[in-house]
Amino acid sequence: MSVGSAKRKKAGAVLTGQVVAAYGRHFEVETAPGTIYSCVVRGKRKGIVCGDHVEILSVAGDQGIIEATLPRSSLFYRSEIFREKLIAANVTQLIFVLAVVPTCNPELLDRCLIVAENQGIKPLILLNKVDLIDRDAQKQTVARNLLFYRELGYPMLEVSAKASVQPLVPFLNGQTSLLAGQSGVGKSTLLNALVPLAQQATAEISDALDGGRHTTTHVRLFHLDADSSIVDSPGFQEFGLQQLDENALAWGFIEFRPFLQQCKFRDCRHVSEPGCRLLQAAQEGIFDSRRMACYHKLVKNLQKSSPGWK
Ligand SMILES: Nc1nc2c(ncn2[C@@H]2O[C@H](COP(=O)(O)OP(=O)(O)OP(=O)(O)O)[C@@H](O)[C@H]2O)c(=O)[nH]1
Ligand SMILES: [Mg+2]
Ligand SMILES: [Zn+2]
Repeated sequence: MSVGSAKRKKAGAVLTGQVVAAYGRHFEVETAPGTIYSCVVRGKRKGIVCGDHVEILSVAGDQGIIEATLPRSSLFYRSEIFREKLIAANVTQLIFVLAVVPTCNPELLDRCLIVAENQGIKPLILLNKVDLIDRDAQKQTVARNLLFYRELGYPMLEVSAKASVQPLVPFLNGQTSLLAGQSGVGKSTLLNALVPLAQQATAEISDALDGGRHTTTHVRLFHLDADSSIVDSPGFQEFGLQQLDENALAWGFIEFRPFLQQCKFRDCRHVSEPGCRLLQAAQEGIFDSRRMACYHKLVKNLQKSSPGWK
């Protein structure tokens, strides 16, 4: 998206708009369809992210200063022990993209689902590059891995961004969708197919990862129509959840929810407490053992990062 040349207010005007691209401390803010202001932030304010609704002060031409951030309906972000990485605000749908190549790390999917569940963001799991599934055995393996999530109730879709993205289109209506997932799964290829003018860079996986870099380096929002937008984001190989406590982590596993209020102790962490209904259900084989192990690993990680941990 280039900086638009549509009608601008004179310098000194206060305008509201949406951040459509975030580059560190520089932002593109859209104040009306096609009118983009190139903005910096007043003072040391931190934490402005693509998708945020903001108030800006126009200074000259297409330049502006972000003065305030308006309340958000959601925030999708990850955080490692020493680093918080905000990804996008006000998204209503997470499209977790995975592919046959590179192979999916299901724990990354679990982690993204936990954040989405805690932020009221609707998840959609999208298997891309189905044109590469040529052998029956391979297809069965991929299908088996994903069937589990379908049975949990998550909507799921298979596409080939190179052939057609039509199956995805009805899911985008009225939503602000975030494309997220590992590097090289085809997020920008999907975006380019949906928004041909976007021309987001894409690259062979080996090219992108050999240099240790992702092809997409910044988060950017594109409009599909007046009510629907889609956000492209850089791929990730890890996804920290240090922002969440035990309750939020457990809430993020939707299959745990019917059991969460039934433990003996109200502050049960579902790790080794007596009378834990979740552990009992796990022993009865009600939960997938990999997901339960994932929850325990995440709780343990929290303990490691908290100051009192020894
Ligand atoms: N065969 C096949 N290749 C695809 C498909 N979609 C994307 N690719 C290829 O996969 C590679 C990676 O695609 P990108 O769109 O750059 O991946 P990305 O998820 O945006 O990667 P990052 O920006 O690094 O996060 C490119 O070589 C694409 O041409 C598909 O449906 N089928
Ligand atoms: Mg990309
Ligand atoms: Zn419990």
